[in-house]
Amino acid sequence: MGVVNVTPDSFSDGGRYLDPDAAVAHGRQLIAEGADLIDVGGESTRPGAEPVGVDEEIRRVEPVIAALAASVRVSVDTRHAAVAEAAVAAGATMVNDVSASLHETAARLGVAWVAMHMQGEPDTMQVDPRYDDVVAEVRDHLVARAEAAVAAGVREVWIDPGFGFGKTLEHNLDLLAHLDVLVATGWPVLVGTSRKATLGRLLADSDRTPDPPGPEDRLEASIATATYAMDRGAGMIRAHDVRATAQAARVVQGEIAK
Ligand code: PMM
Repeated sequence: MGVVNVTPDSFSDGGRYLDPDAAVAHGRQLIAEGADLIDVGGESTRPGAEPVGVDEEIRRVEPVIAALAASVRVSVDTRHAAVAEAAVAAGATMVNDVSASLHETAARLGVAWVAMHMQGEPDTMQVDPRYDDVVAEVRDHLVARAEAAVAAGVREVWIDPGFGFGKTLEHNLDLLAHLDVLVATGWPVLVGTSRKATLGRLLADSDRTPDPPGPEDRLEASIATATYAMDRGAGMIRAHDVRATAQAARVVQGEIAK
């Protein structure tokens, strides 16, 4: 899953693809690099991001989805039913839902649905995230959401632990280390560690460098975690650096694990 953020303020690539032509060109590049699916988002969910109205979110994603959907499967990264509806009308066949609440919309639209785990709301989720048992709580929440989706009529459901969404560094590492617990539920698992702050923090600790590397300097750590996740059974990786991730996937899943 290659990422195209049509936003001014995403942490990983904010502002680079706000122009629809630039976003479409980037999507085409990711397809050429090996993406099987492009995830198009028009609202940043990073902590403290400016809220975007639904109309503006639609205005950002609709032309990009319409242009890309002819050549690749497209998902829309949104928390809003009206955006999901417009995106599906433009050609998207999956709703990537960080709020894990749009299952009825996905059912009505007849498209696939990703339930991602988030504790709290984007604005405050990183203030003081707490769990008794992060792995069990995330698993139980996602399984309940997936079952609700199937009951509502969704035919393709993915679950995603939501790295960095209301989680400390330790929570994120615990989830990654126990990804097999999510895989064992039988629901297909999507993993998005690409360029995330957790990786920067890990490298700052281990690299003997005082400054954590910025999002674009987290490629190696992103590939390492993607490879680990694939080996543990993740079925899809959400990635910014598609060329490197697709190569890792080809080696791990196509060659070693065949
Ligand atoms: N991460 C971001 C946005 N959307 N969707 C899913 N399913 N999983 C994720 O981990 C996820 C997501 C934030 O990252 P970005 O700013 O690079 O898009």
